[in-house]
Amino acid sequence: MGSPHARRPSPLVGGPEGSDAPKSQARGRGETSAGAKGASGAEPGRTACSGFGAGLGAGRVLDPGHREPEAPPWEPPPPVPAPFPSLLWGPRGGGAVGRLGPLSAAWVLCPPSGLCPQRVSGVALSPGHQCGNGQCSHLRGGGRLGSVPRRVAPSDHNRAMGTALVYHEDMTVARLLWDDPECEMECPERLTVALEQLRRRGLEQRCLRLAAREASEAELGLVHSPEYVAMVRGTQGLGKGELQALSGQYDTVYFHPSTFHCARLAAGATLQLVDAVLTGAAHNGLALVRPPGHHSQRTAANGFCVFNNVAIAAEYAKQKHGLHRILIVDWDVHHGQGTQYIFEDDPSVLYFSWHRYEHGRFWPYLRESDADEVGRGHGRGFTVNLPWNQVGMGNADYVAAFLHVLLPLAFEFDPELVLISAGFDSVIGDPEGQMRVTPECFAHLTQLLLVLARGRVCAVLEGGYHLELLAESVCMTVQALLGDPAPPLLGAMVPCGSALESIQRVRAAHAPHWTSLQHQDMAPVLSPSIGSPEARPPPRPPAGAEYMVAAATEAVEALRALLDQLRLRPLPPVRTAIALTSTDVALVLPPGVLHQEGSAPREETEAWARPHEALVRDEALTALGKVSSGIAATPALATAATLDVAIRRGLYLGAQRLLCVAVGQLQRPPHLSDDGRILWLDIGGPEAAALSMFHVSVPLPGATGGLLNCVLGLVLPLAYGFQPDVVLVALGPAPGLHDSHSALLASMLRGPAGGRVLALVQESKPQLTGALARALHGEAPPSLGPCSAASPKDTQALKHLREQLEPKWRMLQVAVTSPGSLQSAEGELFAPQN
Ligand code: X5A
Ligand code: ZN
Repeated sequence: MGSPHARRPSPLVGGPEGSDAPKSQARGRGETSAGAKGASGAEPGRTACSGFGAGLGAGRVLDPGHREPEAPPWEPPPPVPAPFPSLLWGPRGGGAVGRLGPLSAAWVLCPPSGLCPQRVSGVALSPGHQCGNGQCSHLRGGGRLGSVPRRVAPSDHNRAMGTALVYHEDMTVARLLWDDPECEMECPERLTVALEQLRRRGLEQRCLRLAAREASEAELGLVHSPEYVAMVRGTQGLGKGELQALSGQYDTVYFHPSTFHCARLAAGATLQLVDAVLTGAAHNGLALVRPPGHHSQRTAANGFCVFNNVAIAAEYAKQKHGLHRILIVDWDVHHGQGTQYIFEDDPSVLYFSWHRYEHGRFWPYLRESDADEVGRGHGRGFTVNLPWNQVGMGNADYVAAFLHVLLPLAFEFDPELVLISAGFDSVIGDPEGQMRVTPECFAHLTQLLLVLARGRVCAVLEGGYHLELLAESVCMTVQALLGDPAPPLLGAMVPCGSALESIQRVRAAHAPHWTSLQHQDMAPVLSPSIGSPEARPPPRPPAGAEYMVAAATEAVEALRALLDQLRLRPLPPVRTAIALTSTDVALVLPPGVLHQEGSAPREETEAWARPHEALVRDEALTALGKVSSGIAATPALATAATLDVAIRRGLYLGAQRLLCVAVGQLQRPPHLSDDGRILWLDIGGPEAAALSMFHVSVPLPGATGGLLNCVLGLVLPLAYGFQPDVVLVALGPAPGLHDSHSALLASMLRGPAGGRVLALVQESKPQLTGALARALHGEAPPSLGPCSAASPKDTQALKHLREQLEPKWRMLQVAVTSPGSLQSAEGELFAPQN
């Protein structure tokens, strides 16, 4: 079988132009931190429009051969000030959303300074006011909804924008010049279609747009050999025949005369994104690039990839920005073996990849893509492979993989930066992946990553070959990066047996390396991945492939109506609202938070329930606007009563499923029914107990490690499995629980209920209230820092609960069901997932 790390030899050492020092070092390392401020060269007419497809050829039929040679090069307009990021909901105009209904008190939007002293209330409210940037038009005619005072300092408008989008039109120039069915899917339209959809959704306009620069050859040299770089440089002067011959020396690669330029832009765009995020010019971002990078190796192109954009960026972040811990999350459906090779002995880069594997029968057919490859030398434990041995993995499988494999390790690793190898060939309908994950899932995955590294997340496009679903998935990712709530996930949240087997195997392989996986009662038997990768079958015959594509397309069609409905559902214009009982609490709140003040406790609770009316009843009500998430701060003694009222209101208003997470010592309201409409989760109970499937109690974990186990291993699996309409988080007295813990919990609970979270908190805790407001508003929660291990007692409690609850709540499972419980649920368990 040979070494598991046998590489494809570099087919062309030296390259056509020889291997001398790079000739065109246009930019040295010192010039590389272009940063966000470099954005100039305004072209507002092209980008500043809003509204569905305005000026963008909306509805144009996509012609794969269509190109726009006369289109001006993509250049960003000057940064659009977005002082109220949560208010920019894109193309949906003002309309009725300004009407807030009969609230009992005045509502004030916090100014962008981030400071919301109560004095803001002293500023006259002007319902008809339009904010200077003209983008918060939905506040027009706002009735009692106060808008932002005009006295916002100009400097506030120039502060860092949230999400960077890096692109350059030149990256659409490279294309396949001859017939090759394996390569034709990697086409320029991948970028243009994604960008068009971002514009149509009004998402591009909300980003800080950066025109990509080329990476210097020195930067390429962070990962690639000079000989290899010279070889790629040499392709610029080749004719079609020579290009084709050269391409044939690599596995599934094509060169074009513009490939060198495009690939340098792709790498350069990634570096710019990293610069923007690490200098604070942006919080996070996406680089829309091609060619992709993650199959590319030190001396070889591979799988459409020329330079390894993400690997270069990781090395750059270490060397230029002095970072020590970088997490790479590769959610492309293929194994990024190139990235794995580059960092396999490097403990400063944690590389996680899931990939279609089919026991080694799927490209690139490598033994080292399996779960037992964990890294080498000092890098042991820092390569994490989650091979999918069946196609058809769905939302539950991906979310389970994050909760039970990636996130425990990621929190323990405590990265300073997260790079996503964001390939979308892992979405439903993609001809390569054959998976069944819906685009919404990428919003959830992105959200789950945003709690790491203080939100420093850089997504970089890799694969993705179904144009429409690629574009949709890109939109979902950007939406999540912008902090919007993620649309709820559809379908049964039950991971399939094959996924669980893979999850179990990778957890077992990594248990020796990660404390967070230890003492968690590893199921004993772990069969090796059956099927020999060495017995590499010929590629599927085209007929089979066509059949698969047809099947996937059919599945997409069936889902489409539902998906459209979900996506078109307007988001509430206000992401977060706060209700306070007294006016003398000094709060630090993020801009755009709707702030209710001066109401009596009773009125306030009522007022709270009312905005939620829209959320729990139906979409039409939601369309009226109101609020996505909120906080009610009450006197300590009133927290339980407020929770009681909120639950009653929620049910009265028609919530089908209500998740209550009660943290600290809070009484469960005595009247609660156990009919499945309410899932009551008590964190801080005297002992671990599952009184029923819908009444779960767990002691408050003592250490950060224990809390993380509890959130990732219990709370979120239950929440994602329950699929609630609304989440209520009540924070009672909880000694030892830090504000950062509560913020993390609130932040992560946004996912399962489409962002509809109501937090109840004691008004004597302004710090906590501020932390929760920022979390619910979509800001990254503060870092937990290096985490202490869970205590044996906490681990025991979780294990006990899991054993009881797993048969009912399948998102809790981290292994295929044991033979005992299998008997009761046989058939169902391994049935293909829907
Ligand atoms: C980046 C990427 C896929 C190559 C597939 C080759 N490459 N069959 O998705
Ligand atoms: Zn791929």
